[in-house]
Amino acid sequence: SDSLLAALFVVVGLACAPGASAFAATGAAPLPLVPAPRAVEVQPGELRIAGKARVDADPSATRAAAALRSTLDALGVVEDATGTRIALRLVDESALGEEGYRLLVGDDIRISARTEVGLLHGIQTLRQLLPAQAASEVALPHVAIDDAPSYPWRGLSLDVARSFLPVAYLEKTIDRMSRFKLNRLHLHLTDDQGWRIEIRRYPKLVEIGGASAVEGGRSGWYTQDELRHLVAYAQARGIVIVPEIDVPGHVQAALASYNELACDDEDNLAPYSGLEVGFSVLCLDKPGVVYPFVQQVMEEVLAIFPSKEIHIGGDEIKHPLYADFVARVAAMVEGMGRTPIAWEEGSVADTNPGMLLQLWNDGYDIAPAVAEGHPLILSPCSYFYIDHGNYAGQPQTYDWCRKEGVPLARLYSFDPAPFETAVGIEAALWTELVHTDEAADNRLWPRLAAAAELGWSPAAVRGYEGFVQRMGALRTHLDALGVGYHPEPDLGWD
Ligand code: TNX
Repeated sequence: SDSLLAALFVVVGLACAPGASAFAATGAAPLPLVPAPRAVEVQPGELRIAGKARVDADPSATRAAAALRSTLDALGVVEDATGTRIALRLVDESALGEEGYRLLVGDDIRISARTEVGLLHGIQTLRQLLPAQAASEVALPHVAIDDAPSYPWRGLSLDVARSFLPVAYLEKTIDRMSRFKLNRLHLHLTDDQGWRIEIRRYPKLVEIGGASAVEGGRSGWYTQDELRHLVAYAQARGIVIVPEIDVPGHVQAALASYNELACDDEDNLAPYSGLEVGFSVLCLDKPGVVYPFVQQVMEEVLAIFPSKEIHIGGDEIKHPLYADFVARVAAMVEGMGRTPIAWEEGSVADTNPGMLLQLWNDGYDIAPAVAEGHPLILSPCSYFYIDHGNYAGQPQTYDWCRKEGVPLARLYSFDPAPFETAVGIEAALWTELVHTDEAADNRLWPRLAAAAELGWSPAAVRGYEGFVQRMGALRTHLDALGVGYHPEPDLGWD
C-alpha cells in the first residue's frame, strides 16, 4: 500500500541521511546531542528520575563527582540514597582513549571512562539529555552511547589583547565550552593594542601596556593569581588553557612599556589603538636585550600555565632575523620542558618537527611542514575566523578573508580529513571589532558548537541537517546558560 511504501521511505531515508545513521534505531528524532557521539543505540523503555539521585563515584573520580553533583544541583535533583543511581567508573580499557566514555541509561545510569576528563564528557552528554532547567520529573530514553573524539585538540582562541575580556566572562565561556566538549582555551594575551598578563619582573607591561586597547575596546589585565584561578577553573571542566605571548611582532604594547625593546631608531613608542597589523617588532638586532626579556617573560608564564603546549605567536612579520628568532624561542620553550606552537609563518624556521603550527590563511602552503611532521591546529580563516560575520555584512565584523562572512553552515562544511598531521581545530575570535561580552557571545554561538562537532564527531555521524535538528533543540540549554547567541535563521532561532 501507499502508506507502507511511505513508511519504508522514511526508514530508508533516515538510515541513509548523512548524520542520521547513529540515531536511526528508533526512527525518532535524533537525540539532541552536540557533538554527535560516535555510536548511539536507543533501546525501548525509559528511565524516570523523580527529583532524587544517588551519586556512586569511584573514590578517585573527585572532579567528575563534583561536576555531576553541581549538574544535579542546578537541576534541582536532590542527592538521596533512595534516588536513581548514577555510577561514575574509571576503567582500564584502552579502546576508550584519553577522552572517551561510555554512557548507559537503563534501570540506572552508568558512565565509564579511562580518565576523569572522559567522565566529564560523559556527564556533559547526560546533561544534554536532561532538560535545560529544573523539572519535577525527568524521563531519559534507555540508551547506550559509546563515544570518543576524532581529534584531541578542540579549541577556541580568544583575543583578549585588542579588547579585554573580564575573568567572569572567561569563566562563563569555559562553562559553555565544556558543555560541547571543547577542551582548549587559547588566550591571545599580548598584541599591539594591549598586554594583559602581569609579569612581575616587568611591571610596566601591565601598568602601561595593560592600560591601552583598540579604539572603542576595553583595557585591563589579569593578575597572576586570577590566571591561576582560571587555569584551575578550566581544569575542573576538562579544559586546558594555552597561553600565547605573541613575539617578535604584534608587540607595540611591550615597546611602549619598555622602550629599550625597540631599535634605537624606532620613533613611535606610544601606546597603539588602531587596527593595523604587522608594523611593530622586538629589536632583533639587540639579542642581548630581547632574548633575556623573552626568557624571563616565559619563565613567569610557564609558572602560571601547566599546559604542555605554549604559543609563541610569530605571525605577520617580515624581518631578516625572523626565522632565527622563532627557532631560538621554540628551542627556549622546549628547553623549559614544553612544546611550542607558532602561527603558520613559523614553518620557515628551523625547528624541531614537534612544534605545532596553527594554520590560518586559506591556501598557505603548509605541505612542506606537514612532510616534516609538524602537527597542525586548523584555523583556516574562511571557516574559523569568527570575528567574521554570522552573515554577510553583519555590523562590526571583518570580511577580509571571506566577503560572505562565516555563516554557521559554512563553518560546519569544513573537512579536516585532508590534513594528515592535524591534531584538531580551533575557532578564533579576534576582538578589533568585538568590544563587549554581548558581542563576543553573538560571534561565538552557535558557531562554536559547530566547531566542536567538527573536532569531535567522525564524518560518518556528521551532516548539516542532523546538526541543525540537534543544535536547534539545544537552544533551551544556551538560554539557561544565559548565552547571547546570534539568532541563527538556519536553526529557526530568528
Ligand atoms: C589576522 S590571525 C591576524 C590577527 C587579526 C585578524 C583579524 C593572525 C595570526 N593574525 O592579528 O586580529 O587577522 O581577523
